[in-house]
Amino acid sequence: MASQEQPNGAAPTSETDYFAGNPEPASLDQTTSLARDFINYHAANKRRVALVTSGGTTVPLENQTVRFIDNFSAGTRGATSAEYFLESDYAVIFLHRQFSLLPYSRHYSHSTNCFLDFMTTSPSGEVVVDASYQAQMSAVLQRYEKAKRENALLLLPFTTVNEYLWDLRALATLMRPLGADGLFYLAAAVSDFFVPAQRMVEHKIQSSEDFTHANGGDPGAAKPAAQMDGKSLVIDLDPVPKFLKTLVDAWAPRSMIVSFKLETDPALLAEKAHYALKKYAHHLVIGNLLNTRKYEVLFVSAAGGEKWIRVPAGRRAKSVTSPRPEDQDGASSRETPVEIESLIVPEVAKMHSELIAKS
Ligand code: PAZ
Repeated sequence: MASQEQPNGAAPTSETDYFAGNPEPASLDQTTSLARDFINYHAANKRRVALVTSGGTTVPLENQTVRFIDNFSAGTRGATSAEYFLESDYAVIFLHRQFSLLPYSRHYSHSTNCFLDFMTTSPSGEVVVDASYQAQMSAVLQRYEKAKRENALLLLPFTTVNEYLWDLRALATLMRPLGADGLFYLAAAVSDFFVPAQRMVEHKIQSSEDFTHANGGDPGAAKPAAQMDGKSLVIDLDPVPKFLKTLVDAWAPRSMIVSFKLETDPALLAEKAHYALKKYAHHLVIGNLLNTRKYEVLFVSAAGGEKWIRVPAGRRAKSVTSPRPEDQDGASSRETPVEIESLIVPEVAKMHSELIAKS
């Protein structure tokens, strides 16, 4: 790979150099072992497996991390999509940012109600679900129990961008024997920049000029990526190598790969989605805008060109919990909100079926 100087004097990290220079996370063995059992189990039953990534990655500024940079994502897209993949009979590996939204429990967390508000005390003193939530909770519970009974959902957490990249590589390698039955649905918001291990300071960066010598250490060491310059904190990040290219070409060449593209400028969305599709040559880019992502997305694929998917006006969810039509007790289906993932996932599954048929 051609080398290009960075402002910090370091050459950009190639995909292979990345793993040589940045240590594997302590959790990787456990992640690998859980995923291997899960994939083998579903491969034996010829069930399709979707790897759904969800939530934002962090970029720690210190080894003993007090401060970090974060990427925006509550995990709604990933957690909601995972439920619809399970309903479409996929087994789902849910690689998610720790403490972000999870399939099923998402209906009761991060909402305006505390989970205790869904409960009440019965006349006999037992804690029970409030009558007004019984129907909805029972529907969610049944789907959750089915996923557990079928061993169809594996939850794997990450926090940092480094953990995410190591996990993604390991999972893609394990999924390779699934061939076309494997699906990558990359909804996580992954940092484009990071602090390489050799430029990360050990201790908390001191803001007081009287203590900035604290992380000084070895004068021959690489220039720290984050350090005080007078009263300012100066942060100088390296680009994260473009792992989507490696995923498509080497780690998962036969699987279907769907990436997401988040933008804030409507004028750029379609162009950036086409650019990504051309650059990485995978199957589908789903473009979305920060402010409208809950009710419209743009599909860009080689097979289907450009296609908007929209929740009709009047059916847009107002709250994060966005109860689904079948969970509403006696509510008119004309007014019940539609989750856009209920439109996205069947389209993706259909494209996946076409790909499997072709392969
Ligand atoms: O998790 P969420 O529902 O709050 O947000 C989802 C999203 C916007 C992060 C996702 O749809 C997405 O676009 N992910 C890729 C982000 C990127 O361009 O890296």
